[in-house]
Amino acid sequence: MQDIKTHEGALTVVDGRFAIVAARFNDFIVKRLVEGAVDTLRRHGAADADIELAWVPGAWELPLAADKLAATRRFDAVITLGAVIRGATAHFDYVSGGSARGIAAVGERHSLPVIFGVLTTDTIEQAIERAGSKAGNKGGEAAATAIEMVNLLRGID
Ligand code: INI
Repeated sequence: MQDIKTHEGALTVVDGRFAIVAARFNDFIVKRLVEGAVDTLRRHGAADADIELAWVPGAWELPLAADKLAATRRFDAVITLGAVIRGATAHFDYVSGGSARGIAAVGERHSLPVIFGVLTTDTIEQAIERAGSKAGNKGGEAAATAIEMVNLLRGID
């Protein structure tokens, strides 16, 4: 493998600007994801002035706000955060599927890392586990993914 040119993104923020879009639905969970994302960005070198945060009503609205932020070209990555928790209705599938498809499309449209940090769980307990307790903090993981992708893409350029 030593003869193969290999690209890998480091986890250090150098002149990186990040937008976070967070869904207010289930905000007791999503606030934890936002805290995890901001903490990770800061600990990897981002200044607060390099981070902007936008709140939308629910995960369904994440793609539109992410698209608007990406279109400004002010950011190197957009991090989307939300919590869709399966209830007794089919709404879960519509909201989680539409949100995921829309977020993926924004990244492709703008050729920008648009990170999917939306929890899709069966229960509130599973969401709590992923928002800073025993299964880590998926907001922090989403932020680390954003940093890695920014550096990877710069390396390829
Ligand atoms: N939005 C979420 O972010 N999480 C959910 O669990 C959820 N559920 O269960 O319905 C949810 N619904 C709201 C949706 O995202 C939109 O805000 C709403 O449909 C208005 O467009």
